[in-house]
Amino acid sequence: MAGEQTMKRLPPVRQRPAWAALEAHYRKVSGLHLRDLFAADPARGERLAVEAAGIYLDYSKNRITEETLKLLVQLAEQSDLRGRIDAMFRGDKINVTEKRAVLHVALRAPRSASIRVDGEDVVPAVHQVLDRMSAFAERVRGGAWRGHTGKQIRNIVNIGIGGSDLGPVMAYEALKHCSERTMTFRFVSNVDGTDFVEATRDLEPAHTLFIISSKTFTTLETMTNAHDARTWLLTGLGGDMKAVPKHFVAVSTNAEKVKEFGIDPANMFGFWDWVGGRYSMDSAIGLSTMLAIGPDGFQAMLDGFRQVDEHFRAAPFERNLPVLMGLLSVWYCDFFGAQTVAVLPYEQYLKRFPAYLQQLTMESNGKHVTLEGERVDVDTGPIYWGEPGTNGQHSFYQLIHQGTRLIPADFIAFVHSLNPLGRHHDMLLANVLAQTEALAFGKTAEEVKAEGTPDWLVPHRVFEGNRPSNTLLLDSLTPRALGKLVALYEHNVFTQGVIWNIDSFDQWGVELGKVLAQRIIPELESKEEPKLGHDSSTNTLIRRYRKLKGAAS
Ligand code: G6Q
Repeated sequence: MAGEQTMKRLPPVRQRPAWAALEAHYRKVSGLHLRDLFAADPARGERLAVEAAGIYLDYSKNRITEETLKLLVQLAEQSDLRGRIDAMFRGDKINVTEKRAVLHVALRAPRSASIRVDGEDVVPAVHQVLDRMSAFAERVRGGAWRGHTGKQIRNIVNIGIGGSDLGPVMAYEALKHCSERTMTFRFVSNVDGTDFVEATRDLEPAHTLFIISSKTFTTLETMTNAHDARTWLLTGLGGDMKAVPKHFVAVSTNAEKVKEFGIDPANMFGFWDWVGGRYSMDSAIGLSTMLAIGPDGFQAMLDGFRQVDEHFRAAPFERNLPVLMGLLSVWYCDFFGAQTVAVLPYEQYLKRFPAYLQQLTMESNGKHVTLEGERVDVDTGPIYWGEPGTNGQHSFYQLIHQGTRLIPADFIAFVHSLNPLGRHHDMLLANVLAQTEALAFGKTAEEVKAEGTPDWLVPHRVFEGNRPSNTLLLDSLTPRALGKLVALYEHNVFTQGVIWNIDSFDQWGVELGKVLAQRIIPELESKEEPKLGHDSSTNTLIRRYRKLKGAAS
């Protein structure tokens, strides 16, 4: 197994001593109510909080005691979390099924650092690409880079999907307040033609630059949209192929395919196989982000990432933000049977953050076998989901407050609004605090009755409380803060993956559907009635679609 020289073989999760201790401990504490835990310890809210790298994490409203924390930290130690963190930062091939190093942390390493993969220091190459991106971004933003007809670039369209889309979209939305407002940014990902058509319908080709973002440069959706973009551009500019290099740049690891497409390799920004798609928003995949916020803003974002990297690497587990968050997720997922984690940013600019996290968390930890290929003996990968507050309060929060399921929630808030407007921000923050308070403490039947509620209505108005949450408080949503938040969740995911002893960096589960789609496409397109060899459901649906679209005779 690649990487085995540095990674200890771990016993199955349930066989680690701390796991058995946590099971026994769970039986003792699961009935405790947060009301009682707070009543017994008036300083709990100050004590169970950590501040690092400018992030304040209040984790006191979790269903834990000092003993829980001690045992969770022991579990981390018995899972060799320290060794695995070191292995990642050292450039060991910890993505064992793909035999790759996992070095998104190198993307934000300072120039002075040295991180070796197969004997080669990767840091100079990282900075060389960053420098090229910066020079390019300056030229486009400053108007020195012109389109084929000499017009200035006003529109940037990123074409990519999955890891080559979700980060750029999220970062653009998050950092819109410091983006170049005279430019338009669009993102095309879906193979549904609507995505491309809607993204380009009001753009002028002469002013438009496409970034084709694809690590492999073979992805069906991206290449289909890239070809549409080339046709759209050439149609708009009179068909001169010489226009292509002026309006297309690429972010990829596949120079050959980039060239084949007609993009000048000088305008290709590279990255490496040790950057996973969902961990790539701070690589050249972030070119659209840099065009939007400028090289200095991008650098500030990288600094934010780096501060949390350093904290994750050095802080003791009991004061380590991503470690604590990861261990708490394991606690709820495996002991309380919680199936999901809600992420609730109280910052409108973070509206795509939950969608971004869905890929980061679920593509990473949605695995059913260990690094050694054995079935994991506990549940892995909770479902992450969420929406910005306060909107969610008027829809799904009902279930979090009064439903039958336990939904741990991360509330993310900022002290300063980027758009101060009257009393809005105090109202927004009051809602964060009110929600976490209501979730934790609820409202008893006695309290409901005392308000004069008729007996028959009392059960409906009771809030059981004891719903756990974390509150993350940062200063304001700057590029630096965004980098910190993303790194926080990256390392939170890493921590969970180490406990479960799974490969958080492969994604074999996305393959089968892709392969089957390649088989079905010709069956849908063929003029002749195809011979179908699927199950009866798939065969019938194919025939029905063909008939209704008018393909069948
Ligand atoms: C992420 C995945 C996946 C990937 C896309 C796009 O970790 O690997 O989401 O980013 O499938 O791949 P390309 O960048 O190769 O087009």
